[in-house]
Amino acid sequence: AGVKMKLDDIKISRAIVEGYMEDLLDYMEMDVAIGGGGPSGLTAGYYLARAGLKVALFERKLSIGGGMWGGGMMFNKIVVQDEGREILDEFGIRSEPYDEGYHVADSVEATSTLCSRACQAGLKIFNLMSIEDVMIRDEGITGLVLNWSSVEMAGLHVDPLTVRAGAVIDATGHDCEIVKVVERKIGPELNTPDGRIQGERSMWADVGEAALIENTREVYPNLYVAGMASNAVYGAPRMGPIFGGMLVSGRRVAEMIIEKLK
Ligand code: 48F
Repeated sequence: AGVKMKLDDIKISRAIVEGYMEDLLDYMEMDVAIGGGGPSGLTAGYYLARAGLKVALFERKLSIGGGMWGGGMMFNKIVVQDEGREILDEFGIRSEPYDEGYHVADSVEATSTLCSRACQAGLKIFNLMSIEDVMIRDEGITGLVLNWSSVEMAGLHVDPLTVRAGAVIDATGHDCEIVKVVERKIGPELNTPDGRIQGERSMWADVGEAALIENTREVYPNLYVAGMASNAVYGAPRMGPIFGGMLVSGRRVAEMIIEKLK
């Protein structure tokens, strides 16, 4: 039959601008702000939103998913252990058993489903935004300082804007960018052995995955680390394309924050 409706270009533009501005104004204040839309940030966002908290995720890139799309070395499969499979099941992501305790999933199905289910659970995602700083007050971290990624990429001299949050999660992966800003601005005050970022160690899946859950912690008042950022901050190995720990870390950080904000 085709589309018969007569269209007004300006109405389309208005719909986009009004809808976006409504969301942005709504999320000037929230319960939890997540930095980074990789597997750990998306999983955290899903469980927090499902618990009824107001939560937004800010992602620098156009695409959500971080390091999960490409599997290992662009072979787009991911591997998880039994604990990770439980979370894949919760999201409805299909997986195949490989050997005892190993499960393989399609990375495109896994990433897109995490994103979709998190949004539908109530997580608000803002992409194309970079976290360049945090707000620090006596009680700890109270919010994020944001700018358009395109401003950052072009090196334009444009000031950022701020949003307030009851808790912040650094899920920015290997670079632990939010914790890095805090260390740079306030010195060795982090909840680590010497107050500083300990730095990520070389690849060792077994040790890295085990350490990750322990390293999913509140690293500074109201600032939590999840996913690869946790191991980077607390000095544990990277673990490559095994993703169970990322999912479990995301759920763990959500549980910690739900408990605290309750
Ligand atoms: O790196 P990423 O996927 O983090 P993750 O959830 O998962 C790690 C795994 O993908 C993999 C691994 C598995 O063993 O080691 O690396 O810990 O996703 C981090 C996201 O954060 C975004 C970045 O673009 C990516 O999508 N990000 C980083 N810095 C910023 C940011 C920033 N300053 N502002 C906004 N987003």
